Amino acid sequence: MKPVPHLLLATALLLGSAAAPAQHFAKPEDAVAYRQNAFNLMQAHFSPLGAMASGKSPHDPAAARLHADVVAYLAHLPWAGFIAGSDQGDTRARPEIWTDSSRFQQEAADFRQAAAELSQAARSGELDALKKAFSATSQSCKSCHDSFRRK
Ligand code: ASC
Repeated sequence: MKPVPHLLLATALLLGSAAAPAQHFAKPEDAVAYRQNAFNLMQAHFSPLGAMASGKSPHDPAAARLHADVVAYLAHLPWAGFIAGSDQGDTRARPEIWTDSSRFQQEAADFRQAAAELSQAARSGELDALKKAFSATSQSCKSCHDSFRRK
């Protein structure tokens, strides 16, 4: 497996908990699709880490590093898709995202931080560190979903 380019990792770590730049969307549905695509990709790279953390698949440190770097990078993206007016249509976004936006933004920042720490844990090559960071990241996902995502 090819290593993730250093630039990608450096960018993700430098961004830390800062938000990504704004995006332009022609229609609200485009913003919904953008954020859903970002979350779907994150899930695709987060779930193999969960399998390793739970022992369902063997610990593969090189793969873990790649998946966690991708998650840390993607963690910056979906937030730009929560534009005004994109609470309608094919979305589970709750109105509180917009009415309690400072709390939502705090959840997003906490998640970016957890994902950056997950990437660092995966880079240690230690399964125990990966398990701990996976669990913290997963709790961050859940905390935001509990408040801001419909069932
Ligand atoms: C996942 C996934 C989520 C989170 C969440 C963590 O793999 O799809 O939405 O983790 O379940 O609690």
